[in-house]
Amino acid sequence: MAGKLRYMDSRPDEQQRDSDSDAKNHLINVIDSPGHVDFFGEVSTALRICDGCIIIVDVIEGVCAQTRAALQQAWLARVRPILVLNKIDRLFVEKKLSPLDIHIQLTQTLEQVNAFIGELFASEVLAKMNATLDEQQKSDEKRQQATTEKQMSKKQIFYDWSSGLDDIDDSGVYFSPENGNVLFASAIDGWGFTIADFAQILSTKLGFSVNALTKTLWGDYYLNVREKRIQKGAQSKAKKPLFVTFVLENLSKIYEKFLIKHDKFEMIKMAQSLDITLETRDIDRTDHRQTLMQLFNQWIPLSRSLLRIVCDIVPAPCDINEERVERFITGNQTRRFDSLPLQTQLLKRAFLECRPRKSSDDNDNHM
Ligand SMILES: Nc1nc2c(ncn2[C@@H]2O[C@H](COP(=O)(O)OP(=O)(O)OP(=O)(O)O)[C@@H](O)[C@H]2O)c(=O)[nH]1
Ligand SMILES: [Mg+2]
Repeated sequence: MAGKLRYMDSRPDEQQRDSDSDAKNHLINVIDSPGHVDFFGEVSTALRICDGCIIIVDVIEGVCAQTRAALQQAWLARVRPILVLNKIDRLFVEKKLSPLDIHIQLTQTLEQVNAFIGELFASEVLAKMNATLDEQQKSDEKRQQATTEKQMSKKQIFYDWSSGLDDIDDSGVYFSPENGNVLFASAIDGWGFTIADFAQILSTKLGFSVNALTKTLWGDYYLNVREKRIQKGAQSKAKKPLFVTFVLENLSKIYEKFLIKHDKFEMIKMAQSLDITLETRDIDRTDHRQTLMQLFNQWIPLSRSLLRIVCDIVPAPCDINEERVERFITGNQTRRFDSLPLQTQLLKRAFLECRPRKSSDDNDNHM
């Protein structure tokens, strides 16, 4: 609610908008965790009982110590993360950046987050390889002592490590707007969207498929107006990327017309171009930000996109993967799962089946 005690979907027409007849039902429990590093115990406790997490980054502050700590905790707990790039309004209103500069800022924030994920991934892979190599080396040494062969050189081990890293597909571990695990937002103004949300909005307007737009709306693509085609290489050809032309320029215009100029005629025209009808009482508000929020709430409401991304990305509890269950039982990596007593190992199946613990299990439980 970003500090406001106001229920946004209070009007019948707004409530109607979201009552999709073929919508599936979802039950979602949300735990809010404190951001301050002093309370990190609470974050790791929360992560152990969650199937996904929403990591919110302030696009002005960028990646801070708390962000890194939260990302690391989520990584270790093997919880499926969603990244929210929040406070984008500040780039328009306070920083007064151009859409092109905002695009750069968002790209850089995303890169900062992914660079840290890359570090987590690499250090884990190296630690695993190190452990395997240690075991290999030990058995090699035994053999070598027997056969008096030369010892494996350090150089060779190093080469093996890095070549191993290259071989591993790490593409699934990063945040990427085109793959749907990133949400762009301004919580204070009540708007938010994923690339797929915007592709949906633009598809009929531009005459491209939702699929094609989802793949190209974030990347280095531009619209070749003459040929009516989406083409790669916006940067090298000094063209505006699609995200700038069709997303950020629209948002920029809205902020300008609603907050800076506040011209009624312009506001109505803008709303109409987005297929939104603003009521007179909304347009006449003295608090311009409230009018702006009414527009956003009908156009790209944060609640809708946030719930959708959670449903898309976060697995259902019964879809928990084996590795995560093993981590629950071993307490991360302090013990090997297969070194645990058999009865304890059998708990894994109960976890995978989401089977509640029965009182008759008591006799079997050797944890
Ligand atoms: N401009 C702007 N301010 C925001 C936005 N979202 C939150 N804020 C402000 O940022 C401040 C912190 O918001 P909180 O919701 O308390 O953030 P938090 O991450 O829960 O903070 P902790 O619980 O202390 O970790 C408040 O003053 C909010 O009004 C946004 O999208 N834009
Ligand atoms: Mg909070």
